[in-house]
Amino acid sequence: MNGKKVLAIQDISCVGQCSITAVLPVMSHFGMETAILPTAILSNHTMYKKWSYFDFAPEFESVFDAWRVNDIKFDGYVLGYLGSKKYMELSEKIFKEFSNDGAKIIIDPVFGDNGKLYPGFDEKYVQAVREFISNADVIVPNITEACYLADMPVPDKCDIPNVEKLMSKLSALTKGTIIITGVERDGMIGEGIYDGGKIEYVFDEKLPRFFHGTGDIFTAAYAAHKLCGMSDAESCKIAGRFVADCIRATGDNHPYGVQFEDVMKSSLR
Ligand code: PXL
Repeated sequence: MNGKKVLAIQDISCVGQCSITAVLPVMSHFGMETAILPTAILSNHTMYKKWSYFDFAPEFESVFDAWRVNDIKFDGYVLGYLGSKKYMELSEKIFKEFSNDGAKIIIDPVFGDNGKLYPGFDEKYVQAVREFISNADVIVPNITEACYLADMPVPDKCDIPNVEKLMSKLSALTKGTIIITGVERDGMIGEGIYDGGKIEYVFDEKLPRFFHGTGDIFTAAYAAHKLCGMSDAESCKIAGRFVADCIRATGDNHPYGVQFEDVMKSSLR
């Protein structure tokens, strides 16, 4: 064990492999002790026709009281779907009070994909995220999220000059590393990594299928490796390959998320 404890702050979507129900098993699989703080509990993710929603924020102060008494501290954070500005403010409180020295904050600013915002999100939310990512050591937006944050139209095809324009605009919002996912080049897909002016790309085979939750799985796998000291490029390479394996393992009758369990299950059966 690497001895590091990471806190995932995201929703619990009871059904649909995304946010905590994906991040927790994937980070555990890659050897990271993972604590969770659910922001809200939904019946299922919001790509289904209907969902229920239970806000867990009113319980947060009691959670903090217990963590204070028990002297609980974290070495890193992985944030994804938050859904309202109040969870950003509560997360900032957590970063200040419950961090071990050098704790790293990884923020996946989940609010849209394929050129559109997810249901319930608007420009006011995007503006709150623009301010919130100033806390981050790493941000992991997809192209749609990067464009909204940078206040640029989402292009049909995001070529490399556009990706680098996005990096430059986002670097005014955060001093953290910027990892833009879903970058395409020569029929491959991967990530553009901007770190203090240095730019790198990591590409892998593009599979012709789309699933919700793959961004959450990518960020979890990336974070588990990055927080153990691997480089951004190595961590992205492993995470990208893991997501591709999960997509390959997913049946055509399973449209709401990838079957990552098939990739992680033990061969000792
Ligand atoms: O995978 C991102 C995600 C997380 N949580 C909820 C979602 C989504 C994407 O739609 O609806 C509730």
